[in-house]
Amino acid sequence: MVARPDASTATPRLLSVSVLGAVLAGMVGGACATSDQMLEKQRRKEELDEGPACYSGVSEDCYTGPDGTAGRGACRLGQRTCENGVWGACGGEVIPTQDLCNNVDDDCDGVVDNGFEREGALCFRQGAAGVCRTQGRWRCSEDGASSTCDAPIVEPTAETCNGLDDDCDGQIDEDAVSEDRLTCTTGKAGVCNAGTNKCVQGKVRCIQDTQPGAEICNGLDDDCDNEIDEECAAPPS
Ligand SMILES: [Ca+2]
Ligand SMILES: [Ca+2]
Ligand SMILES: [Ca+2]
Ligand SMILES: [Ca+2]
Repeated sequence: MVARPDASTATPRLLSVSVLGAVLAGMVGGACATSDQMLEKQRRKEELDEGPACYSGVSEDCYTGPDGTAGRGACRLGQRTCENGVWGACGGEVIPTQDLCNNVDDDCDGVVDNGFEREGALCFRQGAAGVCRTQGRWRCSEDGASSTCDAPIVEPTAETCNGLDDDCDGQIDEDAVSEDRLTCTTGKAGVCNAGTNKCVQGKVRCIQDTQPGAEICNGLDDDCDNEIDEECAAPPS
C-alpha cells in the first residue's frame, strides 16, 4: 500500500499518483473489489477538495464552440451566471453552424459563404455566346441553400452587320449581308466599278471585285482610267 497517509492536504497531482498506486496495489494483490472501493473514495475526496465550481451571483463570458472561433464571423461569446455554486447555461453565445449563402461567415472559419459564389460578384449566363452571354451578379436563394446568376435571358436573333454576334453562335457578323444585297457598284471607272457588299467592322461596305490592270483590247476599261482600250495590247487569244 503506497497511498499517502496525509492525503487531505495533497494536491490533485499527488492524489493522482496515489490513485495509480492504489490501482497497482489492487492488481498486485488480485483484490479488485478492494481497489475499486479505494478509487471511489479518492474520487469523492477530490470532489470535496475542489470546493464549489463558482460563487453565486458571479457572471462571466462563456463559449462552447471550438477554440479560435469566438469573435470570428458570426460567432460570439455568451454569458453565464453562477447560481448556488453551479454555473448556469451559456446564454446568448453564437457558435459555428453550417455556412449558408447569406453573406455571413456562419461556420466562423474566416471565409464568408464557403462553397457558394459570393453574393454580388459578377457572373455571366453559362453556356451562352454573343449577345446571349449576358452579365449579372450572383444572388443567394431565399433559404440560403444555393446561389444563382441573375444575368437576364436574351434570345438569339438574325445576324445583322453590327459588330455583334446576334445569333449567338460564337461568330460575329458572319453572313450578315443577305444574298440579294451582295452585288453593288463602287462608283469607280471601268472594271473597278463592280463590287460586292461585305460586312467590315460592323458596317456594310462595297468592296470592288477587280483591281486595275494593264489595258488590253477587250472592250473594257481594264486600268480604270475611264478610257476603253486606249493604247491597248492585243487581247489574249
Ligand atoms: Ca454564410
Ligand atoms: Ca453569329
Ligand atoms: Ca452581327
Ligand atoms: Ca482604260
